[in-house]
Amino acid sequence: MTKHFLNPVTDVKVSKLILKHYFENLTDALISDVIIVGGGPSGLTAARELGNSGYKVVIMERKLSPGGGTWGGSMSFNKVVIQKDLKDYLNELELPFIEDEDALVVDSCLFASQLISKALKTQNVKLFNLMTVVDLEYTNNAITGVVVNNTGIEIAGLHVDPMVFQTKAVLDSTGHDAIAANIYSRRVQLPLRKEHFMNAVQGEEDTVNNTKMLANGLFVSGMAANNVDGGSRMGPIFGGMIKSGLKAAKLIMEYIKTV
Ligand code: 48H
Repeated sequence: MTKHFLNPVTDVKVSKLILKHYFENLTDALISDVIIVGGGPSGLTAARELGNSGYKVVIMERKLSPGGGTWGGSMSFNKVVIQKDLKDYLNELELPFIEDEDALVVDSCLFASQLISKALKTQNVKLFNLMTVVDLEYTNNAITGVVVNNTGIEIAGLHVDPMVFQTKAVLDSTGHDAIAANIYSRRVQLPLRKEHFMNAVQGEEDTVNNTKMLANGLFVSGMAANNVDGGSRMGPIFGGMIKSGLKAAKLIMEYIKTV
């Protein structure tokens, strides 16, 4: 029989290589500069920005595929809309678009995959999927880490204890769920305002305005930011998510200088 591979890899070698490199990365992620909770568009944008500026970034993503709400476009029609203001940024992402009616139209699958690829190609950013953030670590009046469990364990409802990953800043970019902000709010009895009605123009401004540091070391971006401060939802338009991720990265860099 003709052999097609000069360097065949055995079953056990495949397993060994995966275990070795995955756990090397996971162990290294125990202490980082920034943990981004949720790999949606605002989180991935912040990750790329922080990674490009030399910060050690860990993304914890609950689902199998990062990308958050970008993949499905609107009603499963795989297009998203982005404001023309972001034209240069889309070119930087090498993301093709069609200009129509003073706006940009982008294939939503390409949008998701390009955000993921551009963030992860930054060597300083490591993403772990199927990891659910279930709590926060709090030390000396600041959020200093996240408590993480495997998503499979969480879905099965098994009584298995989670692990802690420490960091200087946590970004809650978990979208409508605003997981970390809600955990913080429950623990310190700080009520959140929840998101408001649909209004694309208002919502896009709100999501950038509401991107902020909620507590020492805890930042919110994207729809999570609107859930903290009562911002409008905006439907499948994504310039606000990109600008929110860029703003979050800037605020985090300023904060890290002080700790
Ligand atoms: C780890 C988690 C956890 C957890 C959730 O929803 P996202 O896409 O987030 P944003 O804010 O960057 O983008 C919002 C946008 O997609 C959207 O929903 C818009 C524009 N809606 C408008 C409207 O009117 O509805 O991504 C959040 C990510 C997802 O990948 C989740 O799986 C993940 O966070 N996540 N990751 N631990 N506990 N909870």
